[in-house]
Amino acid sequence: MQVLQAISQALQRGDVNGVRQGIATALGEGIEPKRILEEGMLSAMDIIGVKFKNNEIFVPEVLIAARAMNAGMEALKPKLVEAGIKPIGKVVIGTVKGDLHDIGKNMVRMMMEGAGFEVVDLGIDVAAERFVEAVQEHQPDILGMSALLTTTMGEMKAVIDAVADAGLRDQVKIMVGGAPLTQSFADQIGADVYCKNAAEAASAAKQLVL
Ligand code: B1M
Repeated sequence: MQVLQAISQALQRGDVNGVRQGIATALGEGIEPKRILEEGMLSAMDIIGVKFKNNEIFVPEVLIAARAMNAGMEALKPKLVEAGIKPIGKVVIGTVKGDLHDIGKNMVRMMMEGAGFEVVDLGIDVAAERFVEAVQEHQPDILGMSALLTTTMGEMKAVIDAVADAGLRDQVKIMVGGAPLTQSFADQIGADVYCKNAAEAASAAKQLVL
């Protein structure tokens, strides 16, 4: 389908208007919203993820594509709801207490939304109790934490302990990431998954729920 290809290319270029116009044309041609989402948009985000992993594109290009994805989702959402298409899973995400860095966390959020997740973003400087409350309230499949400082990464352990103390540890997978983290740190604090970048985070999240 030419129009789906056009949506995919516009999305990869970060062309918000091109994505919106493509979606309107596709809907006008009677193409199912699910097909527009999967073949026009999610597949484009997969390509962005692979290119980012391979260092063929960098943070700005990913953010621009993710912005176009979000704009496309806004346009398509009412049709998806009408058609009864549900998100593939739910994620609660935040940057840990004491840490104000959110660019990487926002990228992870956008890539996860691009992969079809509903994401509840708690923002920055999020205390352990707030993460616990959000798990109780939203019952996500995945709890994601980001930390950019060596002085705040330890807070992730406090969150995991608080989730366990609240009796919720078996109900949620815990994913961690951020520049100072390593796989061995993630293992040490008892996280389920460590991801090096936003593309890895989105594909690992899919594997956790599918
Ligand atoms: Co700050 N800062 N900063 N900073 N800052 C760093 C992190 C630092 C490495 C700079 C340096 O010294 N070279 C350093 C940390 C040193 C350390 O702890 N080892 C540092 C410092 C020291 C500080 C302050 C203490 C400075 C000061 O005030 N003296 C202060 C702390 C404030 C606080 O948080 N309490 C501070 C403040 C700031 C700003 C507010 C000015 C600004 C943040 C703005 C914002 O985020 N809205 C800022 C910035 C921009 C940076 C740098 C320059 C860039 C960070 C960034 O956005 N990278 C950074 C130096 C650097 O990295 N070059 C630095 C781009 C982003 C896409 O990458 O966040 O790594 P990243 O995210 C990646 C992966 O890590 C991963 O995926 C993302 C995309 O691929 N990922 C996850 C992230 N979270 C994930 C979660 C997942 C999975 C993957 O699952 C849930």
